[in-house]
Amino acid sequence: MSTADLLALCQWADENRARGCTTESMIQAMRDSGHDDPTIIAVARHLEPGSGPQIKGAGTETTLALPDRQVTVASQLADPEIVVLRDFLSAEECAELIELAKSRLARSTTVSRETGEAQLHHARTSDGAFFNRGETQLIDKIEQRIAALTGWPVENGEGLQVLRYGIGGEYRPHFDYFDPALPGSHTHLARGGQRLGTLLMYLNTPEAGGHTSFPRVGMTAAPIAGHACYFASSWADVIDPRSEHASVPVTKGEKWVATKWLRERQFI
Ligand code: PD2
Ligand code: ZN
Repeated sequence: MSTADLLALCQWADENRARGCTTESMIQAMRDSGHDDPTIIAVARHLEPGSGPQIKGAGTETTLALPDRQVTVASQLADPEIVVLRDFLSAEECAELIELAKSRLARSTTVSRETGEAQLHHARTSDGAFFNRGETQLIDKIEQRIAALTGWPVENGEGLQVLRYGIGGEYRPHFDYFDPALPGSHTHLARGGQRLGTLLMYLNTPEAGGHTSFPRVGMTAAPIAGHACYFASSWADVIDPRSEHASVPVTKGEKWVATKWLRERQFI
């Protein structure tokens, strides 16, 4: 859709808002008229700007002053929102997270599309460790930092997951959101709603490989120790297929990364 068409659609939405229409009814009307999900998300964000996690200032500022740390914006894509940040974690924080995870690692799983159960899958060959929210002082500190970065409550975050990929380890292209059309998504959506966005925090720098790639938009984020990559996945139940992403195989060394998924509501 052209910028002019999107502006016209936003104007239509503003006029409907003034007449008392709800965002939900306008989303339905846009679906009925055949608009695609990315367009609907852009209009919904226009109508309700503070209604999801967002990295304020990423498009205009080089440095974001978070309460406990200055973070640099390395690169940014506005739509779909993908932001690469430098110095989100210190070297000490990265090392401590890796140490915490080492004794807890188990083969990572994916969610069955049919039943929602965890399953081993050849498309995801990392080992991972789960942590409860606020489980250690460091985890609590990082979660507060993520909340300040995204403007999204700590309670809406899933527990941190630390992943290790060995040589050849990868996570093939996938979506972090739960597709509402799949039966296996229902139990997951009941625990705090949709996954709206993901923050990946790189804990080391692999010697080769291990990039996070977004094949539909042709972008890659390099796994560099302390850097982070935020991307938006959905707006409530409107999912954004452009958020498809992968962790490409590590070809030399190993890769450690921490993942934080942000939900619509409190995650229980
Ligand atoms: O490790 C990554 O770069 C990565 C890429 C894609 C992690 C995830 N997805 C994930 O944990 O969802
Ligand atoms: Zn993912």
